[in-house]
Amino acid sequence: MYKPEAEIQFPKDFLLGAASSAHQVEGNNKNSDWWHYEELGKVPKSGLATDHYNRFDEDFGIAQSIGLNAMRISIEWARIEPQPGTWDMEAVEHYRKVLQSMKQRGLTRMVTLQHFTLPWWLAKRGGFSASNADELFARYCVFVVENLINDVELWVTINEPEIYSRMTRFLGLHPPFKKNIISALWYGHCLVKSHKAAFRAIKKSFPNVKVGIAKNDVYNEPARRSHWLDRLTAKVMNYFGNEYFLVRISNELDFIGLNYYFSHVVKLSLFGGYETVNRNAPMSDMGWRTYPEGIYHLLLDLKKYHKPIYITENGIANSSDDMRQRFIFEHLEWTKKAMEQGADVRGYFYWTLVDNYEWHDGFDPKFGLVELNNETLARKVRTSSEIFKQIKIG
Ligand code: IFM
Repeated sequence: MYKPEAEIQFPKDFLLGAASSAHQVEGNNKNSDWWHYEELGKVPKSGLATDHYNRFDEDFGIAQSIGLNAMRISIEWARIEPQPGTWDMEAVEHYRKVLQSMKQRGLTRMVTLQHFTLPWWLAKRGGFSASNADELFARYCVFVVENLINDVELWVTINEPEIYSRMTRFLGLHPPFKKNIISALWYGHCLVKSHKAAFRAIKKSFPNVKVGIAKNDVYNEPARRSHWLDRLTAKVMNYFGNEYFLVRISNELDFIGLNYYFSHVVKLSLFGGYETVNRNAPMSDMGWRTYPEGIYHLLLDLKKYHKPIYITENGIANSSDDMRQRFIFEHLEWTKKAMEQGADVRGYFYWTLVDNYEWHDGFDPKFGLVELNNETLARKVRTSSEIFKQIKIG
């Protein structure tokens, strides 16, 4: 097991947490689009997932015991508004209990309002591309903020808008399984519109709450730095993958959430488009090449927005648990270096606390700091989680 020699020191108030999303952990999300397609056998069944819906207190207790001081969770729109305009107050009360349990465990609360799933009634109308989806989303967001305002410190509107558009409308891997580039681009545009509508509506009623977005960025590096075509390829990819969305919402953000998993080494392909060249770097169980230094470059690039930054996700699928400590430590080391260069980073959330439902890959990838026994749902803390003892805050 990797054992770092040094410790890393972060400033007082730095958040060190883990991130999760409702559908991936709660279980029994029966009114969502994913559940619908799971029942049809088009994606693996999530079933009880990790049963976080009932075991949240145990999970937050584990988070506290391994040295975390924050958690990012998400709220399931389909639970709050199972039918259009019908608000389920029992669901609201459930989330209040969840959030209060986090507080009792000393965890600062970051809450995502939409993380890949939709109420089935809205999905049937085209999801975020429905004609008034931005108003419906804003209405739902305001309702949640109004009811839970005293129990949340940081709000995130939408998780990974490009990934969400790409998986659902271009790659056809997530519901509704479309493979159409125009539809994916349009969906991205609709997500921009919905984020803006939600941000403005929330801020109009509650000007002091902090609202951001969780944006997935890939760090693209030119294969040959000396070759202008490779440099251009990387630049174009960084622009369309990382900046295009943020630039359009930069006036509607209190903070930027960065989700970072990997980087690509790219060059222009002879057949048009681009090719990725394999970096000689350790690979996760999902074939993702790790590259901690990439987070440094992305953080420095985000400085130009002059907003606080939270690393809202960073994690590795590693069932043998032999890579996770180094992965976390090195990403935090590069984060610290970026902070020394002026990046205003306020926190880091590892993805994820307990092994969870990884969408179309089912329960196979093991991202957790905590191992889940899928039969008994028992939790077992992985050795790698000891790494947080090496991270000092204050
Ligand atoms: O599990 C996902 C999460 O839902 C979004 N970001 C990436 C994670 C790991 O693949």
